Formats: sequence, structure tokens, C-alpha cells
Amino acid sequence: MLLLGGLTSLVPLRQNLLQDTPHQLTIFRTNGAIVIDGILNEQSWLKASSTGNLIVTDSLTKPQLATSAKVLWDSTNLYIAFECTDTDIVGRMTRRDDKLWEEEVIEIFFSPYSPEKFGYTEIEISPANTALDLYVREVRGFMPVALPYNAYTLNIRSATQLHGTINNSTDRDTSWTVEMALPLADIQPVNLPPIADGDKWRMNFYRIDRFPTKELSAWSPTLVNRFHVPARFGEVVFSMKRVGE
Ligand SMILES: [Ca+2]
Ligand SMILES: [Ca+2]
Repeated sequence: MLLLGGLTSLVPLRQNLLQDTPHQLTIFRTNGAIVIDGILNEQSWLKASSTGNLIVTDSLTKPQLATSAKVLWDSTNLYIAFECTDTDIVGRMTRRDDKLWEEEVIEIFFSPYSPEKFGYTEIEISPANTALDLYVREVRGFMPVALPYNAYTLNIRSATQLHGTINNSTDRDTSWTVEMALPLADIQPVNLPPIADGDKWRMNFYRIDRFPTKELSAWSPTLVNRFHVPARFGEVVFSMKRVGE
């Protein structure tokens, strides 16, 4: 009965979510240089708009471990930062394009077009600062059909900072951060015009945590225990304003 009650109460919530306008995040131009060191102490980051805390992607509940993301841009790069509370930081994979989703990771999916029709870019970064990038051409039954991973390589610059010890579950960690720069020239389709005020890109932000508890969280929840639901991506809206102005 408890289970039934829980499911019943989720139904209107899910319907509301499906009818809602998409999650939106306005992203501003940087004000000063961003040093890619994993330390989010630039004034631009302090003033940037945040996704707020991600929620568990299927149950829509508050995760045990909080995660939030921020985005900035300038004429050459998109900058993305994540802050991940974590009591046990784990990341053993060290090779580019490793199967990072099997460990702990943050993920960003995005497309300047319709991701449902034309596919989308996926980027993952682990606490060990290992990166995976791929292009998902289509989704079949929640499974991505991607280009060969080694055939799609963005010039990602990223860094992580760990407040705790990686791969040591005998102590208690605090958090980890990710800071990255993605060259716009790499991630924009060749024929896409320069970014203009009010341009919207479809995007979603995710995190997989496995220790101490398996938890899949999302900015715009997919409503299932999977991430590859492009119809559920939110939107980032480019503003020509410098952040904080
Ligand atoms: Ca920094
Ligand atoms: Ca963890």
C-alpha cells in the first residue's frame, strides 16, 4: 500500500513536469580570465547562475549528495563547473574515453539544435579528471548509438579539485569540483552562425555517484533511471551581458 501511495503521488508530479516549460539557465559572458585549475574562485564563477541542486532523475527526490553546475561563455569557449558533495570519492579509470559511467562521474549532454532529431554531444569527467567525449547519433530504448569514441575528440581542458582522498573508503571525504573549457569552434557545427543574444542550446547536467550509495541525479530529470532522454533536456540561454553586470 505504501508503494502504491508513493506511485500515485508521483503521477501528477510527473505530468506537471512533462507539461512544464523546460528548465532554463541563462548563461553570461565571463568577466576576466578563467583559470582551469578546478578552483572556482574567479569572480565570474561566484556571480554565475547555477542549476541549483540536481534531483534524483527517476524518483524526483533530493539526493543524499548535493550537486550543482554553472556555465559561462566567451568568444572562444564554453566554461562549465560542477560542485559535488561526496563523502567517498572514487575514480580509478585514467584513460581518455574510458567507460567512466561505470564509476563516479559528472555528465553534460548538449546540442545547439534538436537533440531528438540530430543527436547530441556527451561529455563526462571523473574525479580523477579523466574525460570521455562522444557524439550520440540517436537513442534506441534509452541506449545511445554513438560515433566511435575515438572518432570524436573535443579539445577539452579540464581540472578537478578533491576535498578528500580518492579511492580510499576508510576516511570521510567532503567534495570535489570540476572546471572545464570547451572550445566553441569544436562543439559548434561548422555551419552554425556566431552565438547571438538569446540563442538557446538544449542541455542537461547529470551526476552518477556510487559510493557510499548509487545515485543518478539530473538537472532536468529524465523520469526514468537513465540519462539518454533528449526530449527531457533543459535549455541554456546565451546572454551577451558580462556576468554580474
Ligand atoms: Ca579556476
Ligand atoms: Ca562518491
